[in-house]
Amino acid sequence: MNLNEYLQSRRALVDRTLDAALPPADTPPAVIHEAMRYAVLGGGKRIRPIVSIAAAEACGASLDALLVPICALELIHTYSLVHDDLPPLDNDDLRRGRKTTHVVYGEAMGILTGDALLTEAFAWLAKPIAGVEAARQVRALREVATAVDSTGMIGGQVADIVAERAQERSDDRDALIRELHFIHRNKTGKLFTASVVLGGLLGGASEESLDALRRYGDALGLAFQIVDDLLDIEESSATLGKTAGKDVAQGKLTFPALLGVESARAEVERLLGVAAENADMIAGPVNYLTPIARYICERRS
Ligand code: GRG
Repeated sequence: MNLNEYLQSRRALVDRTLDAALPPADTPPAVIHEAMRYAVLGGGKRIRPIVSIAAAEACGASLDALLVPICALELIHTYSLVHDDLPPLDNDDLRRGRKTTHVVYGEAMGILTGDALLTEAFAWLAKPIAGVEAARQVRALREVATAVDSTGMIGGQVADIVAERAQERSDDRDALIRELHFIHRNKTGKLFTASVVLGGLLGGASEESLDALRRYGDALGLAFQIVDDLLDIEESSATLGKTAGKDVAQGKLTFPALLGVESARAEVERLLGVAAENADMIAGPVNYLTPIARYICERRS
């Protein structure tokens, strides 16, 4: 199977699982369940569950029992997008090529939809999984929780808000670069790392493989966010399915703004090398981790 076929088939598995496991739209009160389904089922690359699946498969796991907990990652990611688009945060009306959830359902429902998705995610992660020891599952659950708490994704988002227009206030370039690493690692990177480690933990990885997967996830998460920074200046809103050019407009700290476009691209290449080196340490029969990392580094949307 080539990479495109792999991505398409795993994405279809993710979409089917999300559709089947989310509460039906007519579950009372219908409006919140409609909004949850609108937010989650309206497209998106599904890259976090796909990379988690790839990690599990690279460890030799079969997927059936793992799909629901792995798809919890997409619920968490979608919650972050729904909340980030709200007026007090990014105030955006375009996401995944269509109207944002709060524009369609109102701000109150936007807040509650994010809350409901986050809560649902932990219910999915906590359901008993055939063939996975409870202790390993609890470890996996904690891995995901700490990636998105106030020392992870929320902390990164807070630091990002605090750092707005920092470049206009400071000419200490090294301090700004350190701050940017902190923001990217927490806001985006830790959920990537947790996705890869979740796949490894549920897929039965050894401690040595988990270490390699963690290093792969760290490199991939940072590369993903640098590419996202580059796309924000290089691509149109139509191609991205979300508003382009916002980083400059909001005075955000980004790699291209601090290092320049060429150095940012070179850093992505270096991180791809680190990811590939660690992906090669996982010896399972089906290992798409390196091609996925290359796809993430070369994507145009
Ligand atoms: C909880 C409000 C709140 C925020 C947490 C993750 C995050 C911080 C905010 C979301 C907005 C954002 C720009 C995040 C950076 C990570 C990123 C580039 C998300 C977009 O991910 P893709 O490209 O999106 O995987 P799709 O639509 O393909 O799923």
